[in-house]
Amino acid sequence: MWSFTSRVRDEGLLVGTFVGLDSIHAYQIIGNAGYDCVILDMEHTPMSAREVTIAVGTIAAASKGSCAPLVRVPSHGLEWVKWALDSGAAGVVVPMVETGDQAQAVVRNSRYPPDGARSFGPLHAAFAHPDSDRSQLTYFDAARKPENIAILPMIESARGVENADSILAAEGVSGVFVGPYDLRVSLGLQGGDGAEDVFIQALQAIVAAGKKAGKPAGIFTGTPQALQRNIQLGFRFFLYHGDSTLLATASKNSVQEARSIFQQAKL
Ligand code: 3PY
Ligand code: MG
Repeated sequence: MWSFTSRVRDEGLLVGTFVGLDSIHAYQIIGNAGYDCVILDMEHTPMSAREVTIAVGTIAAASKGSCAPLVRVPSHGLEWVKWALDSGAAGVVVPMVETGDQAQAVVRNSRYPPDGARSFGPLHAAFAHPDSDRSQLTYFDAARKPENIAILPMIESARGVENADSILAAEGVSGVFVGPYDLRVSLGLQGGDGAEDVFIQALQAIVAAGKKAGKPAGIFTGTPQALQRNIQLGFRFFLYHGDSTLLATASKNSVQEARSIFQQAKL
């Protein structure tokens, strides 16, 4: 299994990217790129449970197990968490968690009984990791160890920031992931980043709540400047860009490069 949580603890800063392009070829390219982790995004892309299951296996194979695939589910419900984890993913990322009780419910949905509500059925999960011994019972035993399944609530609202201490203190929560866009909307700000006091204070409060609970904080980051600042603020894992923005930027740059060479050629 991947044990994303112990990797964040032991390896320092981790880099990942969002994945939403539903293409096996894209999964192979991303899996081969050297990322520590990815978030497969079921919240804002049409990726289905089937697509996520294919992506987990493909990224696992392409990265030879070194890239931990996390799944962002669309909401807190048990069915989403089950689908996400039964793909064999390294963990779940759960949007808009605003209270300690919500965080505790997410933990329950992610764990097998007696302390959770996830039901037995790792038919695909047993085969996802390249080092797995392809046995459902071995997967089941490994998945019951909290360090092997990352449970990462997202704090991305003013209410979530207010309750950051109780969200992070919830037993079973592995860490926190910040969605800066939604957080900024909730604070009355625009865009995905900025230096406003209210925004920086919110980020500091989340990191501080994580430190108090001994749990790491991660954040989506879209520019090198924001990455440097977020490292200084104490974040430890970074979703740096996403597959569609990387493709959009690279394609635009390539067209611009060609057009400027056309101009210089002055035919
Ligand atoms: C957000 O910024 O709101 C996200 O969910 C991730 O970038
Ligand atoms: Mg969001």
